[in-house]
Amino acid sequence: MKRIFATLALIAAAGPALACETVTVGPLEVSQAWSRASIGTARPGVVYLTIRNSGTADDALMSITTPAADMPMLHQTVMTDGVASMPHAMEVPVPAEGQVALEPGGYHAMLMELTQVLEEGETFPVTLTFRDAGKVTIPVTIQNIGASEPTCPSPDE
Ligand SMILES: [Cu+2]
Repeated sequence: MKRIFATLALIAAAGPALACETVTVGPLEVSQAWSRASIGTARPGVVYLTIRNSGTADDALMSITTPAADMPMLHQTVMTDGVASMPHAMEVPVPAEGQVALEPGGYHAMLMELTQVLEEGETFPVTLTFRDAGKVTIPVTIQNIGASEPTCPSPDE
């Protein structure tokens, strides 16, 4: 019970976050951050988002942190002989003048040990640490438990 109150206090302290926000750090732009609603906290959650690099140097996403999970990890879905596995990704490359998406079936962030139920329609912050550009925090929109793509439009649209 103590833990539930602590989590609620944390959410209240963070204040309302805008869904579908686009944030920038150095030459990097992060957008379309989304997750799926969870049933309880026993199973891991996910975070997907798009990173664009308008710079002329490669960068890489090294790690993520969030108050929503005690052990967030970067994973990559790999198909080997038709069988999917999810090895831990040491980093997610962000190519110069290019982009990378964390998306279903590819790179993704996995939220092990959720500290709160992920409720559809709410948001939670995730802080991304890039090798060169540094840290940036983005609100993640919690979509339906069966969602397969972001409801937030691409910043170009
Ligand atoms: Cu995974």
